[in-house]
Amino acid sequence: MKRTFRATILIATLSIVLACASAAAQALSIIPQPAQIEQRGGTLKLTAAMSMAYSAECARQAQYLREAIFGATGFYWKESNKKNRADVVLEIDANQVAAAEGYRLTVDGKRVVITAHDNGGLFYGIQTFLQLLPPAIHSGKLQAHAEWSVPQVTISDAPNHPWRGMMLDVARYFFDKEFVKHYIDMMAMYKMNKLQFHLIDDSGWRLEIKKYPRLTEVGAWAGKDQNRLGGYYSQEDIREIIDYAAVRGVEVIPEIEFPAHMLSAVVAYPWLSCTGEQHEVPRQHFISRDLLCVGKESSFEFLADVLEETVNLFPSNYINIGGDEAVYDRWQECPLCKKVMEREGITKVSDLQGYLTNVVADMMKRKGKTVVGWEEIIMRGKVSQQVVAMIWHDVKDSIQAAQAGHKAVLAPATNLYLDFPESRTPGELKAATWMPPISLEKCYSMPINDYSPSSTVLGVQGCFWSDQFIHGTILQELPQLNEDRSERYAEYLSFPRLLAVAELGWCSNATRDWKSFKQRLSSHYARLDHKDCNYRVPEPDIVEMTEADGKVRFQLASPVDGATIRYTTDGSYPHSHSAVYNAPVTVDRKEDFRAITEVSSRHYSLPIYFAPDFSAYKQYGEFVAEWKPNTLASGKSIWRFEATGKMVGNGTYDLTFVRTRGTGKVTLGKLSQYKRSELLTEVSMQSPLNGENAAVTYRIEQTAFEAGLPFYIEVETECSDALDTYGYVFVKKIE
Ligand code: TNX
Repeated sequence: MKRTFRATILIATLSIVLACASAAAQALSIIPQPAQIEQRGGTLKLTAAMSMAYSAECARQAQYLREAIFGATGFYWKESNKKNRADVVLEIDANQVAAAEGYRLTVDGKRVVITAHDNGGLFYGIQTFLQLLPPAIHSGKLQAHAEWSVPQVTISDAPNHPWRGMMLDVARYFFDKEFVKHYIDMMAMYKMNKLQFHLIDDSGWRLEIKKYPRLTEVGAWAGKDQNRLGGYYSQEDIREIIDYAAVRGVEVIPEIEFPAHMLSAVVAYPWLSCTGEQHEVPRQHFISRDLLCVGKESSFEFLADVLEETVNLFPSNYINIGGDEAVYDRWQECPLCKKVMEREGITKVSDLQGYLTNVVADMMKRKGKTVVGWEEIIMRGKVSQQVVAMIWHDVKDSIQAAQAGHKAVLAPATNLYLDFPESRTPGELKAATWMPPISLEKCYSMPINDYSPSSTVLGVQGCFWSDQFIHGTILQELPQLNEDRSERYAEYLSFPRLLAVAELGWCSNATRDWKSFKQRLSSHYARLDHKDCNYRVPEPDIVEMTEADGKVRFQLASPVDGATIRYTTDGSYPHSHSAVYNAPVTVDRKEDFRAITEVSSRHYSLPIYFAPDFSAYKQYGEFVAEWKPNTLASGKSIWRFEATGKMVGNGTYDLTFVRTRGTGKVTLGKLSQYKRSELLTEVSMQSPLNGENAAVTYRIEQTAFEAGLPFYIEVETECSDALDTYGYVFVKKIE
């Protein structure tokens, strides 16, 4: 009897322990999600007296860990030469951990052991260890009275893809060395390992090249004298950045763009282009038509010299040669380029780019480097060396890479371009508009190509372009972003989506789980705060919205651990004294309910927003613009509206104007489409738009789409009463 009783107690206790263990196991919020976690229950308390054992090859990572721990805890862990007795052991052992960049982290009641395949794996084991500690561990500042306990776990982990990258565009906007290091640090925290350093573009040359000093003396600056904007990295700066990245397992891959996107070089040395015309470094985004001339020997000498200095500086095995978005008019017209075409038996002018890629890829092969470039480099004729194509349009194109014997990295603009805003919510920061916004979920749910063998697809890469806030000119003033605005703004756009890209690259398709990611993410905002890294605060989650008896009831949850939800029910913008949400709220009209996630009085989200419902007009496609009283003028006039991001890519589009209400009579006339100020198409028409839901459709052939540029529509209108007419414009892609 007694025994049974005891056994029951034992089982009961055991199951409580297990239940606690599994509850605690769920509470582990590591990003990216490790491959395997075994949690035993119980913790290990860190103390100042702990010692560390490590071999010489681990010394830099050991010092990294020592400093990471010291900052917040004040514990300075001395080195011990007795591996068996040390409290923290760091070791590299490829026999125990087989996968590249893999590690095993074991925390038991006595000690912490990180065994890794290589230095990268060791660094990742350390990152996982830090994520097991409270967020304040990342602050680097002494936290008085804090306790530092780590759950007892064994975590075995390795990445699924060798390429987990970010591209940082420092050419359009010059981010200084400190920001670049910070960006690298944040990438490394989330186990990303490749930085594509976009050093060259039309609007700036950012890399010191000793043999061509004018590249940075002239090409790095827009404007004159004290008012000039720009900057560059000296070779010394570059070495510092590379060294900083190396400890963190980040390979810095320089990108030297050609034949297009290099006007800054042409400004410095006009003989690089076909025409030799003198230009200026632009202050606004545009893609230069002036390509590097392939007909002149001097162009190849220039490339050889610049690339030689570059690869001597960067230890990476890769060199990125850009290669995107060339328009070949200049080559077409250039007698010297034509000669090369004849000599090489090239019939299509665009294949000259393939010729150029081959010359450079051979040159780089002799230096032991593999060429990487935007997808265009494998789509302009056959490239004989194996190269890596950065697929930015359609992930299916990696099939083409596979068939041609190349490798691919997936960087689809639709999901991984972090220069796009997350939402269309009014008040959202201005950002790239040439495509629809990319929500965190859309970024996380990127289609991974499973058509090509995994040996072709090396991994994924997020891209942070800066052309939409070139020189900070269109940056908005937002209260929470009032200082260092462009850097804070870049962080706002990059985070938290960068964490989604990191997990995409690290995890297998099978382990990728949006709900789990979102849950884990909720505790990472505090980590970002401690890292002094800005981020976009997500709006409150609507857990449930029920409509009954003409009222709407909202149940909300905060997507950020520890944040407060504040709300109003009269349609006004919530602020730091608005009501605090702690139970479901019922309102008369859902539009009157506004709620924000407040992390602090200076850092909060946009209010939740209900996009207008256009489902009744589905047949006309996507919403583009709307007219209300006074949008049109009475009498004859021209209505101009923006259509950027609504007609993405070339093709045939139907643009439909639908009258929704009002007594004002409207007649539509000729419609013109503009790319910035360049007239692209005109469609003639003379059509009244009267009667219930009357609609007029214009068919537009778009042949000159260009990523990153604004598009406008102008339409002639004649209106009897501009104060009483309402309608919408929609667009639909036909083919
Ligand atoms: C397209 S994507 C570009 C960049 C722009 C970007 C803007 C690619 C390879 N080229 O030059 O910065 O769009 O989002």
